[in-house]
Amino acid sequence: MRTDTPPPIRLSDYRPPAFLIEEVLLTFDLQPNTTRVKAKLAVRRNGDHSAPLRFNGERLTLISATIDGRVVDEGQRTVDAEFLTIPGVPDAFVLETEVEIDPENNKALEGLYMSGGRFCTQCEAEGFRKITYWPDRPDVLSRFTVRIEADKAFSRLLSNGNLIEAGELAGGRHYAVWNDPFPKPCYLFALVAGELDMLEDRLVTMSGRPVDLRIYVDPGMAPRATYAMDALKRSMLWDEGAFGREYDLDLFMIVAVRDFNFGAMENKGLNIFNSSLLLADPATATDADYERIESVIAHEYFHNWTGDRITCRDWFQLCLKEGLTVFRDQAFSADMRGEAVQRIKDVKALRARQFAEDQGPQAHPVRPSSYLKIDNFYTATIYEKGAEVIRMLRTLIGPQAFRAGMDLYFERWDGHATTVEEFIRCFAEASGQDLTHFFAWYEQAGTPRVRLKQTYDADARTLTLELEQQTLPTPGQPQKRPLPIPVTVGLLDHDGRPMSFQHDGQTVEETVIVLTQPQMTVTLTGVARDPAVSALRGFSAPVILSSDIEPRDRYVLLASDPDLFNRWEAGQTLARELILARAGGLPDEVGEERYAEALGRSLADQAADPAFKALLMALPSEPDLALVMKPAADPAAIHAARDALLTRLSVHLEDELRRLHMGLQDLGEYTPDAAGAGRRALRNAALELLAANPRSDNVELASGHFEAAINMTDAIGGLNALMQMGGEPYEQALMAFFERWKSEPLVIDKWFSVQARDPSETALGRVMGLTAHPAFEPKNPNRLRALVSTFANFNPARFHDPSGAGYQFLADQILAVDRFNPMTAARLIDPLDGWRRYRPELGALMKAQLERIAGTEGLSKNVLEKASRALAEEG
Ligand code: B3K
Ligand code: ZN
Repeated sequence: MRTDTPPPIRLSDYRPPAFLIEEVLLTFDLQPNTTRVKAKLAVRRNGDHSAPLRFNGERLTLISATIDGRVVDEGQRTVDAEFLTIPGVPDAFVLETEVEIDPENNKALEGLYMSGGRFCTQCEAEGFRKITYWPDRPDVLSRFTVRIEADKAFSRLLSNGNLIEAGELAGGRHYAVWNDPFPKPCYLFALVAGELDMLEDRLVTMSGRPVDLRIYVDPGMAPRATYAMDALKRSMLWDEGAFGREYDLDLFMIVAVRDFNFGAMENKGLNIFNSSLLLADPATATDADYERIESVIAHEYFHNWTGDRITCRDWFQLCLKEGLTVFRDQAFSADMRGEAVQRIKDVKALRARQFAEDQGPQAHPVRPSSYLKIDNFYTATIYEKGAEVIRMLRTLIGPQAFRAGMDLYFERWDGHATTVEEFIRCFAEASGQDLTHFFAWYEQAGTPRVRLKQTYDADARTLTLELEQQTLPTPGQPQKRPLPIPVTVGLLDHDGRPMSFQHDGQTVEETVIVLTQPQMTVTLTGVARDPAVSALRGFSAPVILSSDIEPRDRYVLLASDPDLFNRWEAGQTLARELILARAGGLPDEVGEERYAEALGRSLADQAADPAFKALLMALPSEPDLALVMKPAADPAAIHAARDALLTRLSVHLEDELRRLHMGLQDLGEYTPDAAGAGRRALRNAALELLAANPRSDNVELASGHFEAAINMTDAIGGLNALMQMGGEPYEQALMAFFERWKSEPLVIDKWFSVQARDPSETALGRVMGLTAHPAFEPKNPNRLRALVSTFANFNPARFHDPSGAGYQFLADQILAVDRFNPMTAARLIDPLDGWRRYRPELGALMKAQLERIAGTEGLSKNVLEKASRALAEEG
């Protein structure tokens, strides 16, 4: 492995900035290859009078620099690959610089770059230093004025804040000047220039202020922005109601671009979105796309307060804005789409991504203490576990104190860059509780394991719950502390009726036990009968729960738990145990039949929400099973066992599945709301389960479904089912789909993804072949991920080919992409992280590819950090 790993950045080394910039005027003269950026900064020293000026700047060609109008010549400054340094500067002065950059050849998609012939920017976390010289850190807040000059072919010229001037220039050029009255860190700066269509609307805020809402998209695409606009208005109103937060500028703009490294970006007043998370109509977007759009629109909008008005002191505090904003967008989605269904989906995502991260070499706390490239820390731990921690905080202090704490946070920190400590301090003050122990959730990595043992005493009518917690060591943290873990508990009798009991002197049907010690015993009294215990309701803490609950009791929960999360969870646990038993060579055929029957009863329940039933029907995924299979994950055995259970369910439930498929056909017009989406989800889930039995009538059913589809949800549902069964009908459908949609990039992404998920023997060859397809564009992150990332993450049966060819394919792709887009390349490594959890012969092949990556010359810091962490010794 390479040894020249650069030193990490550490939280403990934080120092306030040496210089502050109160105001800035940026002037952009936009040209695809030779853009000139002039920056005029009002700089003020902040402390140490001897410190030289040292501003970040990368890939910039410095043309000139002056201080208070006097030229700083080459002898008075140093420019290297990362900094501009000028010693001996006064305490307050005006620095003017001019640099040249090349947006067209910027394929890292960071800083100022071009997408689809338009200029756009991405500055978080450290992209602004590729635009101009600047102290590129989030605790330098400045008021920005931005003048953009460009050829008139770039008809829209946009930046943050309010438009204060616009006009014509000589030579077929024009200009616009924007001013953002809110001081902000440079990572929230944005600029867009190009030909774009606009969808416009207006909203009056709670204090009666009108706000213009504008969404800019590729020409001809404005009708596909209507759902995003609708979601934006709902988000704005929701934040007023739920958190008392009102929008603060007269204008809110969103721009969609096709080439984007991730989902979207919350730049002040000018959000920039990956077009896949903005454009939707029934013909080209699935219900899942609509749902994602709604939640990401909300997330970026909510950042206006949690991120923009109050930002992070340093990047170690990333969860301060991200975990909190995910918490807020999850609450919004729960209100829009139903609490239980939303919770199940959020927990599924948490387990699939964050639990995997926590059990591998990249495990890190919600607030890490060191990094090499901050880009690598936009992780499920920071985002999703960060949101879970806040959810627990609300459970522990109660909703009223929680809201009071949020109000205090907004009041105290508005206009500032702050820390997680200060955030938690607001809740400690609002609730009067000591939250010192709670803070460990931010500092300790790893998923706690909680063990629950129950003993019922019929004479005393008591139920004793013995709880135990343990967190296994993670890299750099061999010793773990106990955490405060809220465990929500309810009891059911054996007919599925909720039982009341006494806890803490109150008669209740549900209570929260807070496990603060390594072990704890709690006695519930007044328990009339031996109950089925429903623990960790609503997934009240991000832990792995195991208990001595009997399968019989799990069936009671599956049928009747009033907590729908735990009803779903009971089904998942039963299915997981059955699949793992089969994968381990000891199939429980009686148990499988019993499970099929119970599932059948749940599906026949007319009162249940279709969206919930669709979730109930899905078995735990192969990657989720790999995470819990002991002593080592065997992807081939998991695939075969899961398939066998699916086939059994398919045969057993055939009549019910066909009934569902027939009965749920959309008759009216497509509506993307939760009710419509739930019905389609259930119908497509029924079809998918039928496809586990590739009989000719099921193939016909899937072909008919695909051909009759009048929306993308059903088209993809049909194509997926055909893919499961393979053969000529699938090949025909693939071809027809490509022909029909070849001019729609977002739909062609789906075409690649379906093939990447194909578990059949020939799929790896097909996936490799697709990298030579004319429609494969590795420089476009959406297309790259649609094929490569989907394959490596969601097709374990083929990715873990015993030859190691799947791993080699991934490594080839990572190394190729790293040459131009390190951020995206680094994200592709994740599927190799778990190499220690797999069967030794597979693990060795995975490790060999990681070593190959880490040993490559000229690797980016991003990929180097991920590969080195993946290979580092345990402990
Ligand atoms: N804040 C951005 C993520 C930026 C990622 C930079 N590598 C989007 C979001 O979380 O809202
Ligand atoms: Zn965010």
